[in-house]
Amino acid sequence: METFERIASCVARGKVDVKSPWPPDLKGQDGVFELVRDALAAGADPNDVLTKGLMPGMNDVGKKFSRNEVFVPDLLMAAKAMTAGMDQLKPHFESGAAKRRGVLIVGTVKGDLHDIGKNLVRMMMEGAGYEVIDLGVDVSPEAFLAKVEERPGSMVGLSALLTTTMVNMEETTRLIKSKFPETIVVVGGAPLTWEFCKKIGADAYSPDPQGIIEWLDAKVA
Ligand code: B1M
Repeated sequence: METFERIASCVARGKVDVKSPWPPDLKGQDGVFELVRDALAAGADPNDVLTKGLMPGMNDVGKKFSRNEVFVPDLLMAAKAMTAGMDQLKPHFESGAAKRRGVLIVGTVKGDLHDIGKNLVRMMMEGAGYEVIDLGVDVSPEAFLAKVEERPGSMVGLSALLTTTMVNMEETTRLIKSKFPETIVVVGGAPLTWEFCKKIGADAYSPDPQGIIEWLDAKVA
């Protein structure tokens, strides 16, 4: 099996590293940690590791979850395995961070604990030269507002993965815009659309971090 396929398979199966006892048939074999480490050491492009290895693995487990073929613990193991790979990509994405293009406050909105996509946004934005303040997950509208007050002129990036938490994105956007109308609010996450973005009064939406970077780059240029 080719390296990226092995990385994807280990993410999908929740094989974190060589020491992980799970899954039993892969006991003693390399996991995501070792495969990503070795791929990078061999000169693999960090973007390829992400888009051809880690992300397809997570998509695979997500589709299986939708079909009831795997369950929440499997997702948790997959997320842990993905993080073991993403931690190693971080310095590569951050290497362009010397030049700060602006400040972006990011977080996953209230009620939502999904942070993999948001972490990707953070890493890629840092790599694109922005200072990123990551408020984490389950962030209340008030917490976003407090950070904007503390860092005037910053932009805000909201992530939501659940249809039930998208409404909190609206509340957050409206609160920020009511106090600081000039603040740029960008949004993303699997269930979102441009239509929803416009409806809640946010400035931009992208299905992926790259689109947000390009939109902000054009804005701050
Ligand atoms: Co959850 N989950 N989950 N989950 N989970 C989804 C989202 C779901 C689609 C699965 C499904 O049913 N098929 C479904 C949501 C259905 C819906 O509302 N439409 C779901 C559900 C229902 C739930 C629970 C309710 C399950 C339960 O408990 N019964 C529960 C909710 C907990 C909560 O948040 N309150 C739950 C829990 C979890 C875990 C904790 C087990 C785990 C999260 C671990 C973690 O994040 N640390 C988990 C996972 C892993 C998933 C799936 C499988 C994968 C999500 C992911 O990380 N994808 C997901 C199914 C799927 O997406 N296939 C699912 C990889 C990540 C790179 O993609 O986050 O989409 P994503 O980010 C993308 C883009 O969306 C975009 O960039 C990223 C890269 O392209 N993006 C932005 C994201 N934010 C952005 C912001 C931007 C710009 C782009 O600008 C600011």
